[in-house]
Amino acid sequence: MRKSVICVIACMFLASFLANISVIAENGENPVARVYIEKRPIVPILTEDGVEWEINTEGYEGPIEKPGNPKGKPPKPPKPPEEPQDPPDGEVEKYALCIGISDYEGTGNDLNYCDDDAEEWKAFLNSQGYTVTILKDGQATAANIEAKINELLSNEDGDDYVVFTYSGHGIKYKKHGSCMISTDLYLVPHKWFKSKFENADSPHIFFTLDACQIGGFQDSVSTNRIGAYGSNNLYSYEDPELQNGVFTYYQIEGWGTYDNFEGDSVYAIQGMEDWASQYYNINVDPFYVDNFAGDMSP
Ligand SMILES: [Ca+2]
Ligand SMILES: [Ca+2]
Ligand SMILES: [Ca+2]
Ligand SMILES: [Ca+2]
Repeated sequence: MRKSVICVIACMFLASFLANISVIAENGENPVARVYIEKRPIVPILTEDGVEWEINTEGYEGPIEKPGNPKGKPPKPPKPPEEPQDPPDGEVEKYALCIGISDYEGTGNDLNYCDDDAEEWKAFLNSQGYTVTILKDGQATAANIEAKINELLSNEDGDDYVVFTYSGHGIKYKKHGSCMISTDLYLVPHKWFKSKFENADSPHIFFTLDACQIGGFQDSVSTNRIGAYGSNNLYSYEDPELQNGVFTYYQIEGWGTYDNFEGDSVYAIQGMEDWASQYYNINVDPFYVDNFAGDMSP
C-alpha cells in the first residue's frame, strides 16, 4: 500500500519534472506572454471624452506627482460631430486596418512577433482584395490608432467589408477591463473601441485581437460581425519557433484549409489549445463570437 502511494507520488513528480522540461525550448527561447504589467503612477487612458490621466497606486511605491488638473483629468474636449452615415454605394469595397506592435517605448515591454502578425494579415487580406492600412511598432501611437480607425470608418460604407487586426500587449486594467496598449503606452479600452465601431456602416466586419486578457473586446461584435480573440481572461503567447503570435500563426495557417472566418477561427482555437497542451504551465482561453448569419468569407 505504502509502496504504491510512494510510486504514485514519484510518478507525479517525474511527470511534472518532464513537463517542466518541455517548457524550455532547445534553443533556450521560450514562449512569451503578451501581458503588460502597469507600474506607472499616472496612466494615460483613451476614453470617449479624450485622454484621461488616471492615478495608479498599485505596483508603484515612489512619490506621485499629480498632473496639473486636480482630478487628474484634462478638461473634456468638445464632442466631434456625429459621423454621417455612409449608405451603400453599389460597390463592394474591402478595407482593413492591421496593427502590430513589437517595439514599445523603452525596452522592458518589447515583444518580437506582433509586427510579423500584422504583415502576414496584410499579405493575406491583400490577396483577398482588401485595401490594407498597416500600423507597426513606432507608428502605432494612440493618436495614430485613433486617426486610422477614423479613416477606416470614413472610407467604408453600407455595402463594404471591414477587417481590423491587432497584435500587441493586452491588459485587464481596473474598471476599464480589456485594453490594447499603444506603442507610446496609452491604454486603449474596449469601451472606447466599441464606441468607435458603433458608427461603422459595413454589414460585414471581422475583428481579431491576439493579446493577453483581451476578451472584453467582444462587446464590439454586434449583428453582422465576427470577433476572434487569442485570449479571454488569460494570456496570449508568441513563440520563437512559430515566429508569430500563437493564435495568429494558426489563423494564417487555417487559410490553407478554410475560406471563411468561422472555420478559420475554429481551426486557430484548436491549434492554440493543442500548442498549449505541450506545456504543463500554460493554459489558454482563445475564443470567437459569430453574429454573422451564414459563413463570412474574407
Ligand atoms: Ca461601398
Ligand atoms: Ca522598445
Ligand atoms: Ca463609414
Ligand atoms: Ca456565421
